[in-house]
Amino acid sequence: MVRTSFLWALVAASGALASTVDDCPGYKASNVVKSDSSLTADLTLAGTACNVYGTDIADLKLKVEYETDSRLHVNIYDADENVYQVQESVLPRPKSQGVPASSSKILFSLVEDPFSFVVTRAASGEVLFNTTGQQLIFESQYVRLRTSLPPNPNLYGLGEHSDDFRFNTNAYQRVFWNSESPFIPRNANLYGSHPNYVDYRGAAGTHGVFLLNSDGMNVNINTTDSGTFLEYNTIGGVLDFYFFAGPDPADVSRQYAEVVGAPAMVPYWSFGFHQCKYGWPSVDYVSEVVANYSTANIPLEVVWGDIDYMDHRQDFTLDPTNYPLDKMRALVGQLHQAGQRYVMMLDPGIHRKGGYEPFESGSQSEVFLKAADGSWYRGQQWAGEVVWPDWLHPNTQKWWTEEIQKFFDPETGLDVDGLWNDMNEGSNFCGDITCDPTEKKRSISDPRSRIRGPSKTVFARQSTPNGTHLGLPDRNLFTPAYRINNHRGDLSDSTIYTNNTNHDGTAQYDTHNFYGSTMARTTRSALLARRPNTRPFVLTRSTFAGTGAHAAHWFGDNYSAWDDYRISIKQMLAFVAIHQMSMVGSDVCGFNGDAQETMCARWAVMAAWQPFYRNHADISAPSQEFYRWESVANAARKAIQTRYRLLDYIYTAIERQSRDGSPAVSPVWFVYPGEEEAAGIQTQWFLGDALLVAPVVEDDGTGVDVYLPEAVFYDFWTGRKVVGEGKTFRVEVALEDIPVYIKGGSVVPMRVEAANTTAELRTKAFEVVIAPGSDGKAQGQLYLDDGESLDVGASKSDLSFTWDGSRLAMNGTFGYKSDLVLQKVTILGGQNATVKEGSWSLDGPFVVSVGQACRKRSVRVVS
Ligand SMILES: *[C@@H]1O[C@H](CO)[C@@H](O)[C@H](O)[C@H]1NC(C)=O
Ligand SMILES: *[C@@H]1O[C@H](CO)[C@@H](O)[C@H](O)[C@H]1NC(C)=O
Ligand SMILES: *[C@@H]1O[C@H](CO)[C@@H](O)[C@H](O)[C@H]1NC(C)=O
Ligand SMILES: *[C@@H]1O[C@H](CO)[C@@H](O)[C@H](O)[C@H]1NC(C)=O
Ligand SMILES: *[C@@H]1O[C@H](CO)[C@@H](O)[C@H](O)[C@H]1NC(C)=O
Ligand SMILES: *[C@@H]1O[C@H](CO)[C@@H](O)[C@H](O)[C@H]1NC(C)=O
Ligand SMILES: *[C@@H]1O[C@H](CO)[C@@H](O)[C@H](O)[C@H]1NC(C)=O
Ligand SMILES: *[C@@H]1O[C@H](CO)[C@@H](O)[C@H](O)[C@H]1NC(C)=O
Ligand SMILES: CC(=O)N[C@H]1CO[C@H](CO)[C@@H](O)[C@@H]1O
Repeated sequence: MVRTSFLWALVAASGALASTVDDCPGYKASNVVKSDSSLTADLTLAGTACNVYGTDIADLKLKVEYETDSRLHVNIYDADENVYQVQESVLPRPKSQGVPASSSKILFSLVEDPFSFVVTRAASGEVLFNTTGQQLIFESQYVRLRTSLPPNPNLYGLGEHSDDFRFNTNAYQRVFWNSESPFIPRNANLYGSHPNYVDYRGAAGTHGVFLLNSDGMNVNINTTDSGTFLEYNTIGGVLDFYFFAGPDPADVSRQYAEVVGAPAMVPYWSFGFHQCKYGWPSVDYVSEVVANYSTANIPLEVVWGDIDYMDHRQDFTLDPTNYPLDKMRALVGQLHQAGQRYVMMLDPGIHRKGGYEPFESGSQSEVFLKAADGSWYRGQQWAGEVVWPDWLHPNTQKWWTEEIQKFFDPETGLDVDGLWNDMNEGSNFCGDITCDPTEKKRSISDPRSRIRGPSKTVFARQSTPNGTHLGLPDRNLFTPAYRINNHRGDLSDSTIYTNNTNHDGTAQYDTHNFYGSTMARTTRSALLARRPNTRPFVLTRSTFAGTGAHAAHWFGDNYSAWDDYRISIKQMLAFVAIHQMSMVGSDVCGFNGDAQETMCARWAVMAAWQPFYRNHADISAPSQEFYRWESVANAARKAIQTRYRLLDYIYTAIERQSRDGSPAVSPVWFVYPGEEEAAGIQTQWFLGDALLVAPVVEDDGTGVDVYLPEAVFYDFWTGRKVVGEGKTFRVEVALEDIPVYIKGGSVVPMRVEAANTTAELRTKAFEVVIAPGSDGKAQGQLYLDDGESLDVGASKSDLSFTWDGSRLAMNGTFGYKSDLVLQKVTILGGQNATVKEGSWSLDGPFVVSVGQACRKRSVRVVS
């Protein structure tokens, strides 16, 4: 008897508790109010709360707006507006233009009971997003929404990851939780969060979906008997969706840029070749690296300082023995003299040490995150025990700017050209919440002295008024019941503890994913305060939606392996074309591990066709500067020369993206949206509109299977015409080479010769290569400015070249005054290319007639 009743009690208890997501009642819409351009409704829990991973929120609101003819905004949030919403200061939202539904390219339709919604393409009725069939769950620590998808969808984005560019749609999961991720693990969350995806449906059009939510999240994509779906599972925040109509892939990119911002324009010099290494032992050694590049006759534009330069790994200090100030100033001076640049690292963790000025001044300004008792919240980073800037505190910008201005003062300090933010996921060597931050972790020992604490005002989370979007009170901020598959473990493992409150009252639990992005933005503003009209250059490891408007990004601590070489292509495609971060690249030749000669040569060549081009390695990795092997040196020399000759072409593409979001790097299907065969191509890309790059991608490969769409192309190196057939063909490729094809219909501007620095390059004359399309015509662009001003005002030239079959017309705007000329015109096609030489000023329009008088040459475009 006793036994029976015990069992019964157990069953009763579990029966009361064991709700599953299937028991959740969903919501019912009421009070639907429609206008021409908007819809609002109340959503009410449609039954008994299931409370599976928190408390069901009974009352929600739905707000739908046709913001432009191509952008639909759908927000589902709690009626009290207590649930966290991403601050406007972090991601300013664009204004709605309030267009009537009748002129929108995509339409919203509401299903009232049970609540769901469908987004369709107006012209065709194609269903783009359909949440019918699975109940919405909106709880205090769990929000779920699912859309069904057509079979075998082509989905991209949801960065940052190291997986296929086009997702596997069987049991695939993307996790959003910014984490230090050595070796860029596969199928895992990495350093950044970009919760937007692009859905490519060939001739039926392409659209985009952005969930503006910074909370931890699992996005599940799976195919079952009832079809394919994509399901959002977040541990907080609201369902703030933007839908982008496309219909061309590049339209989606531009429409997304209208919401998160187009990438910041970067300086001309940043397209030069960069060299870095963690573990360069001294400033003398760095000078040797510079000299050895010069001896090897490999143009080196930018030298980087990793944490080696710091005294005991502390920001804003120099190792007095190995990197003393006088020698460092001399190095930077010499680099500048030679037209080269210097960039240095700053980590977010500030050493908690009495007498250490950045800590003392930061304490005084109260800029650090505070623990529950009002003391500084502490963790472990390179310097040892550290405190963490609260980038949302109103004093932080001023403090950070002053530290940067002091340390990087051109007169007394280090006159850097850019800054590098590492470890800014909030990477914490304190592995979990039992860690004692005063214990020694990976740091070098350092003297500890008396520490002045913060003022005793205890900063605890107040109960905040409704409507402030600060986050619900009384949540489990460490181990919410719904678990995201963070590869580091729990939310707070190896990062800033998620129960910390930011100055504005929000919790790290909700804002963790943009900690790094706000650091990068603060660094950018500091550089701007230092040099108000100079384009800042900031490289950041951690990113969030919209970070491109402030900073460049490298793909983190990869490995010196062919797989990582290939991954760098997929990551570039996703960041540039899908996430609006144009200035990106990998650590060339790999960060961790031993770079093999052949792989490093191939990587040196391949990465010269990516936007950000930097060789970097770990302290434990053998040296891999390009001059270390003859074959790599030869390959790099040729690659850099070609890159520099094309630098203005690249600059033009990057400038265009910074203007309107048109991607500077595109997957093949962006350029040929009709060709669905190209949907899975992730080893070739268009750099700008005209150049299709197809590197060797097999391990130690000697050739590559190139896919060319059905169109006219020209071999970039020989000028020979190649007619694409919508299939692949094999090309053998020498170690120093890389197949590149000019798309028919393009005019490609180049410098007539390369140079050792980009400053010198800027004095060289131009040539254009005309690659006629099947109609015999071609066109292209060239953008010119001073290469460094933030606001160039009217001092810029937008040149366009038009080839009609016999005449090259140049026209445009001519605000940038220079003595640059066009010196050579090469027309491809026919048996041999035609070349006309002359001197045409780029300060005004001109026409070049290219008749029979011109020399016919068997031309090599570039050799
Ligand atoms: C949305 O999905 C549901 C469930 O699969 C389906 O019954 C419905 O027809 C779909 N709506 C549209 C407009 O296709
Ligand atoms: C995906 O769907 C398959 C087929 O229904 C199922 O066996 C599998 O468990 C699902 N995987 C995930 C991660 O949901
Ligand atoms: C520079 O080159 C010299 C001569 O080859 C070599 O001895 C030295 O180790 C190199 N130093 C570095 C830092 O590459
Ligand atoms: C966060 O949690 C830790 C561990 O339980 C605790 O010591 C600390 O006081 C909490 N911090 C805040 C700000 O509540
Ligand atoms: C917020 O509104 C709810 C009811 O809508 C009320 O119960 C609660 O007390 C309010 N909270 C505050 C802090 O005003
Ligand atoms: C770079 O400098 C070297 C040595 O001064 C010179 O030989 C070489 O021609 C220069 N390269 C270019 C591309 O200007
Ligand atoms: C250049 O463009 C302007 C403005 O469109 C036009 O007025 C002018 O005629 C053009 N010049 C040439 C040489 O085509
Ligand atoms: C093309 O160039 C080759 C090699 O220079 C030359 O022999 C041939 O006559 C040229 N053909 C034409 C049509 O100009
Ligand atoms: C964690 C992880 O995925 N590491 C990978 C890094 O790259 C090497 C070489 O490609 C792989 O073997 C590792 O699995």
